[in-house]
Amino acid sequence: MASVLPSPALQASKAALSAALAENEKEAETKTNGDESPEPGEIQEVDMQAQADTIRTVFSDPTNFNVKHPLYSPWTLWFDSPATKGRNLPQTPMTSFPQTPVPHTPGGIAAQGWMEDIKKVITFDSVEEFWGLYNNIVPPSQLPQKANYYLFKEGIIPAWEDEANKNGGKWSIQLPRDKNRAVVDKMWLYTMLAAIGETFDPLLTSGEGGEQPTSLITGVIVSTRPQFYRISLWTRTAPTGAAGADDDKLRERIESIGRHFKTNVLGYPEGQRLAGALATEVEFLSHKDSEKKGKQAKKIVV
Ligand code: MGP
Repeated sequence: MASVLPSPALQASKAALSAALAENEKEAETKTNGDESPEPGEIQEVDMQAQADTIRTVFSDPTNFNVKHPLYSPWTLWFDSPATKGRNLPQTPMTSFPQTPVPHTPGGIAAQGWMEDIKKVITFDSVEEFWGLYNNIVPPSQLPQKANYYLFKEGIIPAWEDEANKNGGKWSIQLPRDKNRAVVDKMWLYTMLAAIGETFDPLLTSGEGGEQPTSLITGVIVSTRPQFYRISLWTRTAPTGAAGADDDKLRERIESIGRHFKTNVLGYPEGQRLAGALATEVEFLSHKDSEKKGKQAKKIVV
């Protein structure tokens, strides 16, 4: 499946896969160093041919695969649309939605009203489960108006109030509906792949920043509105504009996420201006500024 994807998707998918494979290797190493490792001098016979014969990846056998490639972390898909508002009945493009319990954290409680209509769809933690989900849900271009998909790291709710989001912000782009109906599905797919493959945050992809830095990405969202689509990428922190090296460093990290989003994921040339009727640039706004509804908002544009 990966071989037919255009380059940004292929890159993101490859990253998801190499993350999965690296994780597998680590696990294999731990196992070899564990209790079941052979005694010194003991030779274990391994039937390589039999082992190879039993491995069926999703790429060699899309229905009967028996190997799963774990992601860096589990992700949860959430959904809302006019049909999910105020009801818990089967009214969705996928399945029925039971009442979603909102976590009893201060953030969860504060966001209760906002989360009422947002339904949890599924949590997955492997490349294969992601493709299984993706192949079975309605793409954004076919969603009703005023619907949203939210793909967030497991344990983080898609609300400003969540601990992981409350000091953060979002990169977003608004695209006029008519001109982008044909491309929005791919843009959303590449955005999800880059998120689950952890290609957004430069500290994770460069290997700098010491042992396993926490990714700045908390989730990605696609929204359908009567006249436009919006794709957003939420971050854990946001530069405050305060003088100092820490804020400058954070701003650089956030800007690099925005550039990767614009050029490698959405496919626009770096210098291209995108704003126009119903269209915005790829722009960053802290959630605190979003709550103020644009008053004195300090936007970053790439
Ligand atoms: P929106 O759906 O993100 O924006 O937020 P949009 O698409 O411009 O507006 P819409 O009316 O076309 O949907 C819409 C409104 O929802 C905001 O102005 C807030 O009042 C509320 N809201 C949005 N978010 C992301 C949150 C949130 O995380 N928490 C809470 N409490 N309210 C939110």
